Amino acid sequence: MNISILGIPMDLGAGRRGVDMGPSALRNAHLAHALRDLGHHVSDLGDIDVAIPETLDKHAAAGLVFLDPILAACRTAAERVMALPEDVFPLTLGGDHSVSMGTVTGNGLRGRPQRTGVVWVDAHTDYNTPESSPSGNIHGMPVAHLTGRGDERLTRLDGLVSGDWAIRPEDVVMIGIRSVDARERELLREAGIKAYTMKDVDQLGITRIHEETQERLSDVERLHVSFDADALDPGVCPGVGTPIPGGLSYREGHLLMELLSESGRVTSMDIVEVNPILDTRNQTAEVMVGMAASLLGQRIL
Ligand code: EXY
Ligand code: MN
Ligand code: MN
Ligand code: MN
Repeated sequence: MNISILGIPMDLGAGRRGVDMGPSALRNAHLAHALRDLGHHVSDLGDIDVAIPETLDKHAAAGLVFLDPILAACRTAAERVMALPEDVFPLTLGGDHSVSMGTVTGNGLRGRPQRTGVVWVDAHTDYNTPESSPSGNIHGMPVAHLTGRGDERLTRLDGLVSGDWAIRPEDVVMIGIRSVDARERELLREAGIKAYTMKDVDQLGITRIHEETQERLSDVERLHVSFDADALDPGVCPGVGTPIPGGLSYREGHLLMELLSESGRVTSMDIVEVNPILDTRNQTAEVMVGMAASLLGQRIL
């Protein structure tokens, strides 16, 4: 397979600094090398330009902290992904999770636009709107905006999205959930988003959850995996800005990636929210490189 790596070194959507260094940490953990070892042709397209927070006024435009520079970076990310040939697998590196508004939109619009499903692996549901958000941090809002809720500049990605929204709510499956805000919970219910909590992981197991996910997303033509490092337990991935105890184990993460790989249906992936400032000797980036390798075909035997 042809894989293109693109970094989006942005931490403007997060409440604390550091995930802008995620792409560097993942490259330092031998991301391209690991994928080439699997027989893939890998090209690293470098990073897109993203504003540095210290150079900006932190004005919260009606509950949207750093809206304008985030919009600019997401639009650029979308355009870069859209420009890739259809036979390329885009592997996009955040950055905070707001980058996925750009990457998922770009994947949906690439080539002949196709119905795209999203597997959102995260401790959080990222379904706040500017009104429901307790923080104003845009990394808590990408799924709402991808499915057409919230601020129109973000749902339309500054005019890039003209027709339907990038993603239908019924085409999103979330896995690993254990932190949801009160109003966000109501919005998720109204939208009919399917979310597997950690309780579901404990009770059903990853194999059953994966089977149900494939069944639910059987009609989509493309499948995007958006993997937030905070989905994994903080003991496995300590280098994240919003750690929540009780997360996916190392093996649960790998099993999910292995099953998704075997399905042969995944067409793109994000790795987001790796924060090297908070990490221990780049452990989180190394774990996430392993997750990408499992999704892209690594086998034990
Ligand atoms: N729900 C909280 C908020 O909206 O502020 C926290 C969101 C954290 C989002 C992280 C990265 O996935
Ligand atoms: Mn090496
Ligand atoms: Mn997230
Ligand atoms: Mn998260």
